[in-house]
Parts: sequence; structure tokens; C-alpha cells
Amino acid sequence: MTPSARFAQIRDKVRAGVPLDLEDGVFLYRSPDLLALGALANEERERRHGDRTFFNINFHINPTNVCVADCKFCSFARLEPGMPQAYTMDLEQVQAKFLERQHQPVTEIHIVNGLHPGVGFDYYKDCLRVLKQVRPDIHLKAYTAVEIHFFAERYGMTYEQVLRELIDAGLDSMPGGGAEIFAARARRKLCRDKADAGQWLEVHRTAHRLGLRTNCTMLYGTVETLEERVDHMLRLRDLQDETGGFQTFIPLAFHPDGNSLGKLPGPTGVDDLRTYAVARLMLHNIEHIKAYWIMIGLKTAQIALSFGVDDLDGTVQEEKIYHMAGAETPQAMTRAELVRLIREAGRTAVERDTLYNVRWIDDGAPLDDIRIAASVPYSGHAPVSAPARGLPIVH
Ligand code: V47
Repeated sequence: MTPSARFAQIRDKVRAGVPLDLEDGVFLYRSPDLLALGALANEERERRHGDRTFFNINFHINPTNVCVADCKFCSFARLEPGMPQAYTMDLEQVQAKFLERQHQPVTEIHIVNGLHPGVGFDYYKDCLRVLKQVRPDIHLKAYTAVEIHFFAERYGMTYEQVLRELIDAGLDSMPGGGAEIFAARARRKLCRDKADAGQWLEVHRTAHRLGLRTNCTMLYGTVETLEERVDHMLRLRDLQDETGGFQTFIPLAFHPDGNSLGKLPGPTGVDDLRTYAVARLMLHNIEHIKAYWIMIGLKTAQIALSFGVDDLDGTVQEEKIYHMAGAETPQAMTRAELVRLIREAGRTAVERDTLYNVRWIDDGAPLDDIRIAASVPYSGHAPVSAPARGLPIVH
């Protein structure tokens, strides 16, 4: 079969709603016609979301970078508390990070840590509590499945016990980090001493059963093969068939500075765009594909909006994990800047909360007005649409 006949076969499957398989995904990755791939992913993106491009106003806190795991791609972690650049915030410092942003219309805080062996489980619960004290309605998207697995092992609890205690302390949803690449071959080379694929998936399965929405990610551009990338997507898709709890898939482009994989070049722009497009087409049961512009740069992120992406993360601030790995993107971006970027891509910017309730839709007002509106002191949530219902909670 010629490449164009094979591509047409896959296009027919997509249009008929037939799930793609491993061979389809690998073929798409290798198919020479990047624009045809992008157009098919864009068709699927527009079928679901039209021109809408979602963003939310969030910021990141990484309370500690002390971490017992030795992930080869990581530039953020420090093995022991006394090492140069190792830090652990006390609870006052964690709270102060939020207090200094109280005037901003932030709706979500994204919290990720190293696997610190010495602070105790209460520390992680208290981090959530002190943030909720500042504003009880702030959404806390916190702790990756790798951290949950670590807490369970270290403090002798089941995943369910860990998650229930964190939910009591204020956990609202979970980020998708720590998934890296599921294939055991690649994982052995990248991160052999933390939760494996089965454990990562089991934590998310448990979270979904307890009513939490979660995200999922894939780290690409290290030692993995294209087959392993597609296999990773298929494992996420299988769990999603079972639980329906994933909201968003976020491909994470490897950044080489300051880590032991520094000799690798990192993915190219074409690889970034292919990865978004293939993900949009493989993951028919995950509603959103998010570009983390911090990783791929604003310009590629803007183009990715025509390659399957419908969500841009975010008005992120004080990001550390990628900037310690050499990301040259700005650490923060205002709402008006993000709206400009989305408008110029021919899309409609939609501000959402973490659960994709719509808070604001771009009506084309001058960007200066948006800038001024964003500087008005925050005075509480006013969701435009009815709140999304969480998953049923199973007790
Ligand atoms: O698990 C670490 C990755 C992840 C590097 O859920 C690196 O909304 C590239 O998961 N180069 C953490 N990647 C961040 C994360 C995330 C980000 C944005 C949004 C969401 C969400 C989740 O970052 C880690 C790892 O896969 N990572 N170091 C590096 N040098």
C-alpha cells in the first residue's frame, strides 16, 4: 500500500470514530506529510472544540526539591537537604507564595515536590491546608502519582488511604506528572527507582474511583522509541476506557540542560508538532490536549493550536522544573499576552477553571481592557456556566 493510501485508511478510521491501533500511531509518526497529519488532527480538534482554546490562571509551587529518586532527565531535584540549591519551604513560606499573589485572579495552584524522605506525611497535608486558609475556594491540583506512591510506601498506607487523607486536607485534583514513558525498557534507563507504569496507573485508577479528576503526561525526546510513545498513549487510553477520569493529556518535551542526559539534543519543533497531532488522534477518549508552552516555547505552542491542541497551560508563574533544565521561555505570562497569542492563531480564547467550567470567553475587546481587567483586585469566583460534575464518588 502506498503511504498516501495508508494515510487515507487511517483518516477514514478517524472519521468513522474507530480507535487507532499501535501500527496506525507509529505510521502517523513516520508519515512524511506533516501538514496532512496536522490537518487531520486539526479536524478532530475542531470537531470537539471548534475554535475554542482554553487556558486557566494558575501558578506553581514546588515546596521542596529534595528527592530520593535519581531520574536521569531531572534538573530540579537534589538528593539530600544540604546539597547546593536544595531547599524545603516551611509552611509559612508556602502560604506566603499565595499571599503575595492574592490580588491576582488565580483559580488553581499546581503543587509538585521531590520525594523528600524526612518531612513526614503531615507536611504535605499541611501545605494544602495553609493554602486553603488563604482562600478556601482555590483549586489545589497537587502531587503526582509518583508522590502518592512514595507516601504510601514510606508511611505504610494504601493509595486510597493516602488520597483520602489528602482530599480531607484540601486536594481537589491531581496533575499528570511522573508518567514519563511507561515502557519498562525506557523506564529502567530513565527512572528505575520510583513508581513503575503499573503503579502510576493504579494511583490514577484509585484517584478516579474516589472522585478526583486527573491529568496525564508523557515525557518524550529521551531514550524512547516511537513505538514506546504510542504504547504509552494506548495504556492511558485503556485506563480512560475504564474510569473516564483523565481530563487532559500533556506531552512534555525533554529539556537537556543540567541533567545526566545532557548529551541528548531534545526534540525538534517538527517532533513537537507530530507528537501533539498523534496524541489528538490516538487519544479519542481524552477530551483535551494541552501544550505546556513553558517547554516548547510560545511560538511552537501557538502553531500547535492547529495540530490538535485546544489548551494552553497557562499563566504559569515561578516555574522551576524546566527552567532548571534550561527552558528559555519566560517564567510567567499575563492573561492579555496569552489572549493575543490565541487570537493571532485565529482561535477564541476561553478562560476555564481546572474542571473546564467556562469563566470567560474572548469577545474581541481591546487587549488593553483585558490587561486592565486582569489588574483589578480579585473579588471571588463567578463561573459563567454551570459547574462541571465531578466523577461519582465511590465510598
Ligand atoms: O514528571 C522533569 C517532566 C514533569 C524534565 O498536569 C521534564 O496540568 C522535560 O507533569 N525536561 C512534571 N520534562 C510537570 C508536569 C506537568 C506540567 C504542566 C502541567 C501539568 C498538569 C503537569 O515534568 C515530570 C517530568 O515528566 N520533567 N524534568 C526535563 N528536564
